[in-house]
Amino acid sequence: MPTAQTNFNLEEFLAEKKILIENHLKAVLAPKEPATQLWQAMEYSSLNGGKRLRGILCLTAADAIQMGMSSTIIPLAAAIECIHTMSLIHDDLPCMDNDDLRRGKATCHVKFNEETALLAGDALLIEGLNLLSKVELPSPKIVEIIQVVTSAVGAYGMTGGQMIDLENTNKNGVTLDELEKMHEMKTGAFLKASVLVGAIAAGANDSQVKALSKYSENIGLAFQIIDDILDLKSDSATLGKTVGKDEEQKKATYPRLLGFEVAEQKAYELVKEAKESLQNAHINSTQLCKIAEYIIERNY
Ligand code: GRG
Repeated sequence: MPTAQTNFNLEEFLAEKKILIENHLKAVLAPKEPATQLWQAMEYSSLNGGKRLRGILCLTAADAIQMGMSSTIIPLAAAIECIHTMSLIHDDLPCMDNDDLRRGKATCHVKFNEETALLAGDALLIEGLNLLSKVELPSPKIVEIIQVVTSAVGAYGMTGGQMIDLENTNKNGVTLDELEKMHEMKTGAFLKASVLVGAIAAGANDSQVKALSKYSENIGLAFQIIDDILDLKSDSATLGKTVGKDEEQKKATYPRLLGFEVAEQKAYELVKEAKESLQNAHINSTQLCKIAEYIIERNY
């Protein structure tokens, strides 16, 4: 395992990175004219909480490859959080999950209206891509980063995964392989892209990219298993979103297909392998290891 940094405090580390990302988001999303309500909705949904896990993974992966790149990477991390927020706004819409609670507050379409929420999601996706295109890196790297992100959110990634998830609602007989594929596309692909964007920006070599791909695939799946478990075991006040949705919609989930214990065991195994993949590529990052552990130990 990568050597443990004894004085490392994960809570402080996450809080520090969160502030960096949110300060950048505040600067780029401050409401403007014209279309002020659009900006207000974009700012409301982007700055109303959230763990900033994907943005922090981007920053931390970059640091694991080359320290001291923060000023270049923060706009990338902020862009990733804009795109993530877009997916939450659209996921909550009445035509999707029809949810009224997100990050402990009213969802975008409840706070504003459905039309504004739809457009706020659209604009956050585009502003996120725009931010990526303007980062201070050589053009070929920017193109590579944009390719990684768009592949992860397009029809082969998040959007396709969401489509399959909708098709699986109230459907019997979804297999474990089908469930895994859906999550790999819907949630895993973008989480992996968040790690790879940081790694590419910091100049990772092929073996480092391969190891970070394995790391992120594993933690992405572990994240989803824990999400399924929390949906059954936690409460709305802790999670900041409606719980029990999966059961209500009769969705296939890891605990449903495997049972709680086996599902949880699988998440722990995935995290162990994620850390081993870093070790095998000599990526010595206590931070990435601790984030992997946090993903399965989190309570929201
Ligand atoms: C990409 C054009 C385009 C459309 C998106 C709606 C949709 C299509 C996809 C839904 C993707 C989605 C919302 C997946 C769920 C991912 C997930 C578990 C989100 C919760 O992530 P956390 O816990 O949230 O990191 P916070 O609030 O902490 O940021």
